[in-house]
Amino acid sequence: MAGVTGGEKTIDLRSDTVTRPTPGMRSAMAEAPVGDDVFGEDPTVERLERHVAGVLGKEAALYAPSGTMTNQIGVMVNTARADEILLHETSHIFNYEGGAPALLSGVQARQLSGEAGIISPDTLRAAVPPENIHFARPALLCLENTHNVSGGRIFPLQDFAAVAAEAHGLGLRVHLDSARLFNAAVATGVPASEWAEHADTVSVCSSKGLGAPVGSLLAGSEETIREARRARKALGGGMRQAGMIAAGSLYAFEHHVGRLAEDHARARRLAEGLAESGYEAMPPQTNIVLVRAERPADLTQALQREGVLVTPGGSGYVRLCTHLDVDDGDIEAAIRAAGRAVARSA
Ligand code: TLP
Repeated sequence: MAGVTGGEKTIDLRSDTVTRPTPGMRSAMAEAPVGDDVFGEDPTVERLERHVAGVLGKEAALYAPSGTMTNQIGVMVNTARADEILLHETSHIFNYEGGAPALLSGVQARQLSGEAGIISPDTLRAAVPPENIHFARPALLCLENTHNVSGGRIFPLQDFAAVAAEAHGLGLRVHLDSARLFNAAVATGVPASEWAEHADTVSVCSSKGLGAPVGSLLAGSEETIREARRARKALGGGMRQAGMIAAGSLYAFEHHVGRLAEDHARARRLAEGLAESGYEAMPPQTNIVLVRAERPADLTQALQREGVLVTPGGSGYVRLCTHLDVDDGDIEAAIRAAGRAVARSA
């Protein structure tokens, strides 16, 4: 919740990144044993990295400040300059990371299409050129689960395994941007490690639905993560007594995964309630509700006037996210507020 403005409570549904640390998380952070992590001496960071590597079934993991950094380190360690990465045209890595694959890794990106962020083996195969000096070398397939822009849609495990196998067969490596992997795991009952198994590098965030103030991890083989540690240092992401923040992330992984089911139930209720007021809301699979809008900026403003903060999407939608800081009462209040916005515009 953003707080109270003009006597009304503002309900912040812009993103699941807006949460504040809970009292339990804050005290875990305050009490965390720390050391200099660049010297490899922070016991809390080590614990977090071991925990996440274990949950994902990978040999090692690396803590970094953001999902953008773990994605970009994933691109760096899986490619060489002038290589090509293949990704979905609506992926976060392509659209929302400031052109970083070109900036940091010197690679070019080929955009692929497919429903809800899903890339099929056929689409991938057709996009990978034969060996020829004219072509950039295709090196890496980047996949996203859950897929943000399509409203937190889940990449079904079978489809994921099939396209990853195709990529490996074509000699590519696979990076998984799974800022919200645990949403997919909780919604389906499929362990996160089952998706991770098919990817060479996996990025997960503690700062989205899991409610930590900061922090993401990249997981992979020992060798890949050793390289990733060098890349993180070069990017300025080597942090010192990082256990202070890593404790928040560890707390998030240990205490806030199961409760994602509550966010999903609230997202379903939100979509239903909005539909009752005449909104065209997509039934969510996880914690993101997309509402169709001819003019997303106008709908965003109309809802803001009623005390509900949402994010305007580029392509005819606004996005509403449920998260740790909104409860059932907030969802009902948001539904009522959205109803008032409709009544005003009538
Ligand atoms: N997404 C943010 C915005 O950047 C759009 C949000 O509010 O959803 N991968 C995916 C799939 C993401 O959704 C995000 C954040 C990231 C990576 C980047 O994480 P951060 O913000 O930690 O760099």
